[in-house]
Amino acid sequence: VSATGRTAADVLIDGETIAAVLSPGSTLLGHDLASSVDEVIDATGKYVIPGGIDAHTHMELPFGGTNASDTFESGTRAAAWGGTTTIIDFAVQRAGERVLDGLGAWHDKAAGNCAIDYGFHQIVGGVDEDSLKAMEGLVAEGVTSYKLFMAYPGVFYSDDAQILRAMQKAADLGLLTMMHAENGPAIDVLAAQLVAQGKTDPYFHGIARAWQLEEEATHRAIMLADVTNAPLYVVHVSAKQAVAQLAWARDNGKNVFGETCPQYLYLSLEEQLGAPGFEGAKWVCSTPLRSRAEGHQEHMWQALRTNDLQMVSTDHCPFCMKGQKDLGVGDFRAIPNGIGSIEHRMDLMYQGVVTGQITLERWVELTSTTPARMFGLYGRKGVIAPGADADVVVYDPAGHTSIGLGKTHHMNMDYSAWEGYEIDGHVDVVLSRGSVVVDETGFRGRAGHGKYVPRGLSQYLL
Ligand code: DUC
Ligand code: ZN
Ligand code: ZN
Repeated sequence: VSATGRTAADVLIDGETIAAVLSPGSTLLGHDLASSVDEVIDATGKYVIPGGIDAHTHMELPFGGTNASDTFESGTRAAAWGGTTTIIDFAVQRAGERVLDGLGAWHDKAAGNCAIDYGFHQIVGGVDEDSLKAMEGLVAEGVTSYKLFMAYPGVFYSDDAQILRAMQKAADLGLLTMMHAENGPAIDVLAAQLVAQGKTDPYFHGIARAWQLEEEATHRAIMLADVTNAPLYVVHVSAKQAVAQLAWARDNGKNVFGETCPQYLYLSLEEQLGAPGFEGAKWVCSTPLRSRAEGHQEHMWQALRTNDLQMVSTDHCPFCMKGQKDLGVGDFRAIPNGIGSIEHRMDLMYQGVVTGQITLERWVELTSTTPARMFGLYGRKGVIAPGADADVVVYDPAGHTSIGLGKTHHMNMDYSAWEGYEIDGHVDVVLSRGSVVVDETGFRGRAGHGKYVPRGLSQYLL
């Protein structure tokens, strides 16, 4: 199955790459295929797809006074279990730090620890002369996209003037601007007022981060990108009104794109409100979960069908309840923001195929092919074709996957945001550059197999 169709075929892998895609019954130098190769993986009745590419992860991210709980080792192992064979993680620079120091630190964390291949985006926090200069060095490092924040004043936040200058620079350099589009200064006032009124429960995180402030910031980002001729990619879109802004922009010829995440397709603010005690903290993430009564989740699925949204990544940013999320008991502002899903993205999105929300081809496109094209990996990743890396997943539509702690959970978290989810499908075999990393015997990969993948420019630049 590819982004453009499906066909019965044999995939011939030689070393780390795909050698050929052959019609059934093909021979190799006169011999039948099975007797001419070292190893045969029988995928009869199953889907063979290019490995998932999760273009938005945060391993070991220092955030909210703690560190995201998956290391590159545990997080990439969990990714492999779930049929993801490449991640793009965010190297961090905060206001006051130097950009290329952050990138070096991320290389140090990842090198030798990953089970699957990895690349980096660069977070640019608080744009200044130094970071604008440093952006000039990113393409040569294989980092062709960077993220700005309209939220988190004092940490990552850039104001409109800073954003404008960064986008001008990005347009010159061919960098893709990724935007956290929420009006942070307004959110921080609302959050402080809620806490002052004694509204401290996790649920109020989502009340403070109102959809109006996502819609507004998304619009502002679109217009700043338009005036600077910079292509724009809005991360973790959750509000249907923000999707409407992207749709409007695209209908008006602007080169903008949007990503959503499984949590915004499945989970809701109402369920968070209904959780007992402090349990709602399990689903504190930013942008927040939205109201099901308002129809955001359904609208996200629709936008994936209509291509108003182009990709699904996880924004994998895991924290444990004990010792991490519980920092925010009594004040939701201190709950570290994030949900871990890296292991379940391919399954959760396949369930959209089962329920008739997206086609099989769109599943592959949203989770592998478009991420590869968007972030300069295509050809090597995101496709099963001669010359591509042999990152291949055998997916069994007749299989079944139960999600939750003690089930298909290999993420370093003491809870699952997806406890009890049942999937009509199963990741059977996963290959990363020709090596089987997961099969019916379990995890067969190793830390250090995964290599850094320098990325080319986005194929979506004009
Ligand atoms: N944005 C992200 O992309 N990840 C974690 C938290 C956030 O605000
Ligand atoms: Zn963000
Ligand atoms: Zn993120």
